[in-house]
Amino acid sequence: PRSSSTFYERYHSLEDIYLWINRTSQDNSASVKVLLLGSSYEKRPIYALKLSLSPGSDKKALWLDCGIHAREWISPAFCLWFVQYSLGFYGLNSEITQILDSFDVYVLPVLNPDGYRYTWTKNRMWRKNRSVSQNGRCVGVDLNRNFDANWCTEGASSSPCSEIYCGRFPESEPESQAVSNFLRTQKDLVQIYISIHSYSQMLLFPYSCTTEQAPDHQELLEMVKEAAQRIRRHYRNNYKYGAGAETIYLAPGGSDDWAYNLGIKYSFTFELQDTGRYGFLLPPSHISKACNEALLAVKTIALKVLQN
Ligand code: ING
Ligand code: ZN
Repeated sequence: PRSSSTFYERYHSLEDIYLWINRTSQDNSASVKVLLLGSSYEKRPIYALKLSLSPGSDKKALWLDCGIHAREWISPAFCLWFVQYSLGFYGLNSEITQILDSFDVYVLPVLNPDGYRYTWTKNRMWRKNRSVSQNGRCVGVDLNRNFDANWCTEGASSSPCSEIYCGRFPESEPESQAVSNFLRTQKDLVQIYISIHSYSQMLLFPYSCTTEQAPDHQELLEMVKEAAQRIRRHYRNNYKYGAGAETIYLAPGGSDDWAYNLGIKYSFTFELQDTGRYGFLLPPSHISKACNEALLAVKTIALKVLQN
């Protein structure tokens, strides 16, 4: 392209992201493994990358997923950014080095491949996956209402045509199953769960599925507060922070609440840029700042966990 933007400062089609996954693992075969976690409703593969930069088996782990919601394009862009930064700055930046010396990092770039592809080909504003409802009249389950956390109570909908349709039962969708099955097998090692969404600039933690406070509310609040403060100082941008239900809205069936209840105490959902000017249509020229902000939040949280 004529512009000077790099690969990571552009959005990429699903096909290009699959190629990127392949190339990244081949070019970094000692430190990056590709895991096939499952396949989507339309039978596309759901891959995660496992970054193991330092020696040691069965290290504790950090999980990062992107692209639960199809139209939130900055989210997969961040997962790619994060992998590139980790591989490029290990041994150069002390914070990422410390993190990668202590954790294996799982990165799932596109949790909802069918929906993501659909936003590139048919409808840029699609949110859900692409599974066809029982009566065949509507398409899509909101994957972030499909996890087993106060499933389908207030804040979700049981009608298949709704944007926040919870599905027929918890984990009815192959995409949410792929994530929960994997995390169930890895829960003793995974200490940090982070799910990336947009937009609204918020750093959220459980619960979103109830207005009750999580047992670890104070500790999680301190972590996102520090992350938001660092973003404000470094990038002069404001992120709200707090428990999901009180900061954004009541939303049962979300992945971070489910992961928290599974026993992953440090469980978060980040809402990246912006606050609504462009919304889901964040211009590519904003990718680098949005990703650097989110990267700083991930670092802050992971380093805090290491201090404990
Ligand atoms: N926001 C999230 C959503 O699924 C959320 C908010 C966070 C819900 C955590 C549940 C748990 O509605 C966006 N933008 O998708
Ligand atoms: Zn979302």
